[in-house]
Amino acid sequence: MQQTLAKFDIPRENYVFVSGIGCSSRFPYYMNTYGFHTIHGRAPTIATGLRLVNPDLSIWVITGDGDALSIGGNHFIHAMRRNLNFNVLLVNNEIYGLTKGQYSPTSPTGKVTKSSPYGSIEHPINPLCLAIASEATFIARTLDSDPRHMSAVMERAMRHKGVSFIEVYQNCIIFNDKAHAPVTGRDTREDRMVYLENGKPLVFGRVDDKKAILLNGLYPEIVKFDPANTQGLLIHNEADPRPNNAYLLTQLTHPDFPVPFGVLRCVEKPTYDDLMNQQIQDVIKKKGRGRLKDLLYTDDTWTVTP
Ligand SMILES: Cc1ncc(C[n+]2csc(CCOP(=O)(O)OP(=O)(O)O)c2C)c(N)n1
Ligand code: SF4
Repeated sequence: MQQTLAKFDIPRENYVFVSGIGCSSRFPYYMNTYGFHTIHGRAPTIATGLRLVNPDLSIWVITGDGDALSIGGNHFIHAMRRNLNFNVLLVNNEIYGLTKGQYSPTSPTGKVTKSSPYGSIEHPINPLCLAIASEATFIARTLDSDPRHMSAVMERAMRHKGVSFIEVYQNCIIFNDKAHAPVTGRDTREDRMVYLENGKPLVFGRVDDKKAILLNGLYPEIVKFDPANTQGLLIHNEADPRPNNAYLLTQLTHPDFPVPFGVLRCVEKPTYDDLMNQQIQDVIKKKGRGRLKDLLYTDDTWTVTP
């Protein structure tokens, strides 16, 4: 993150890192910027207030899978759908780290933890799927072990106007070591990860056994990759204004498909902050500037009959 911010000509006092509660939410302490370590699940709410009162700030919400998707699930959805102009980084270690290893909403079914001693019976939330269901305008996935990729994704998020959501596959060495290794591990990643490139087919696999994703009607299928024949292959289009393609990408999950990394969606839509400011100007033009006192001392708007 520090390397990414250094690429921007923004003074440090104009950055604000807003977090909830969790190990991941200690992030603001590691940045020499302004920061708020706030209430569990409520970082998007504080960030919304900040965004609306100060258009000059560059705002990052830092959250965990428990913080964003358990107690903060509702706040997360509304931050995504409103298209507020800030960035949300979700550090997904598939566990509650700070409270010492309870299962989280992203823990896989069957996960044995202190709070699920016989295995979790829950179906996990797919964070990117939730973001696209709320029609977030920028959604991406990256991983802790590839800092160059992570920095490139963060840079794209910062350049995006509107809400940007990044899921980071993160290891928790203490309570959930190697949770993502079946996908991102040294021996598995070639076959189980696919790096997205806009305008290109989704190609993955070992050098001598390249594969691609073919679209059969509405459903993806894995086929052998032949560069001379790309007919029917799923071609990545991050700028598609419809959410269908991005949704489909979120459904490429382990173990049936390779897991996509990179920018799944990047589209432009009016932001909540611009729309709100425009509305305020329009109303002032029509009715003049209001006074809070007048509002507080306004007449009753209803009559109570005995
Ligand atoms: C209102 C409230 N409920 C519960 C807690 C206990 N609590 C602290 S952190 C946490 C979960 C954090 O998990 P996650 O967001 O995945 O963060 P990690 O520590 O794994 O980075 C919980 C349940 C709390 N601090 N406040
Ligand atoms: S390794 Fe796990 S317990 Fe330790 S700080 Fe990271 S998330 Fe928390």
